[in-house]
Amino acid sequence: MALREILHFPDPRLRLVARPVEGVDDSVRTLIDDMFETMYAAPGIGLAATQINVQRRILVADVSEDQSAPHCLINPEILSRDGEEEMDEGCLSVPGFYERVRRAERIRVRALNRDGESFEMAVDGLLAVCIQHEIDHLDGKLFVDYISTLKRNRIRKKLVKQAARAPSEGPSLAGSAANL
Ligand code: K1U
Ligand code: ZN
Repeated sequence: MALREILHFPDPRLRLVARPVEGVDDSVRTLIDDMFETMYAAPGIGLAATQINVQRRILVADVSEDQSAPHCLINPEILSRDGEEEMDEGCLSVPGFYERVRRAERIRVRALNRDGESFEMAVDGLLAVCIQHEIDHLDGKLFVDYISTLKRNRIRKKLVKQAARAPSEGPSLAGSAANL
């Protein structure tokens, strides 16, 4: 297993739309193991492959307090949404910032598991919010897209400044900021 580098906003690679996984083989399972390791080490409650610069439709999540409820979803599809809820969200790609986002309260999702078998699950609460957040990543969308342009630009400026100050802690963004 290996820890992978997490891309930070406003890295343009976070805007790419991930492609479906065509076959679940050992290379996909190794990637999933790396994603869990990276998510737990961060620490976080979710991670999408896009965040580690792999444009494949894979997400992992675990909202338990003791790493006891790992979920891996390959090619996830939301089949239905129900209700609305507003929650403070964070993002490992937007470190240090939390904003309120409104999402569906309950969702039904279909996906493949790590053996390539199709399954469906009904989820609510934090796991439902987390899965919606991760599917957004697979579509090149970030939680900062739901807040005002003013707030988003402030966050972008601060993260670009931080990356310029500590280039070893993440990919350099200073040169690309003007284009985003
Ligand atoms: O996708 C990501 O960037 C992971 C993100 C998931 C998420 C958090 C909150 C609401 C929706 C989606 C995170 O895990 S941010 C870190 C975080 O929330 C956390 C970290 C340690 C303990 C508990 C929570
Ligand atoms: Zn995120």
